[in-house]
Amino acid sequence: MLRFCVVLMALCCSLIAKADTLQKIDTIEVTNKAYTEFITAHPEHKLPKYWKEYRSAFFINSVASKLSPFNENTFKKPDHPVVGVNWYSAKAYCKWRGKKLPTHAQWMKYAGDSDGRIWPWGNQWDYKKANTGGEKWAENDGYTYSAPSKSFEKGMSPYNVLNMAGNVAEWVEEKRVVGGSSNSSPSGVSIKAYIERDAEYRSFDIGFRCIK
Ligand SMILES: [Ca+2]
Repeated sequence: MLRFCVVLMALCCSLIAKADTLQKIDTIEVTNKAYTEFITAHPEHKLPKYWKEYRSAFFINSVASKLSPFNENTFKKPDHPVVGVNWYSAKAYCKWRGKKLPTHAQWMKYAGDSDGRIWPWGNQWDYKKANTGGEKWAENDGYTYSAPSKSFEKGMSPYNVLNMAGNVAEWVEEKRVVGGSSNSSPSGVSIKAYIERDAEYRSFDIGFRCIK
């Protein structure tokens, strides 16, 4: 009987370990280059908003547009995260890749929430570890809007996942965005920070990543 239990426990442990290794979130936010492949295969999904429709009155009159170029090319760089996509397109993209949008809980796990830390790298704030702050802090992190998806490696999470604090906020399954963006304050890019959004909402600072 004892031997049976030991074998059963070993089997359970191996199954749990296997499930954990199978489930893996993308290391980087989905790039424009990757998203272009999806749009080519599925043109029924709209182009990301800021590839064309970037001249909203709100931004033309904003301090940001006066201080820094806010134009199509700002958001179309192949290695930068795709922005201006709604929840439906983000979800469809992940499905097309054989993946899913992460749940909020999954996203927080990979950001390093299990030990209660504030940011993916720990509890000490550092402008060099995340793309945050919009105009106000561009002088500190080097970017006014998005940075390449593969950047800020000093700020990676315990699971070696990049830009879970800032750069672009990310859609999760629950129709909210997490992690804050280049436009957020340090508290706005903490692991626990999130904003509820309508599924149709699109913004220059919202992107996503998938989980397999
Ligand atoms: Ca992010």
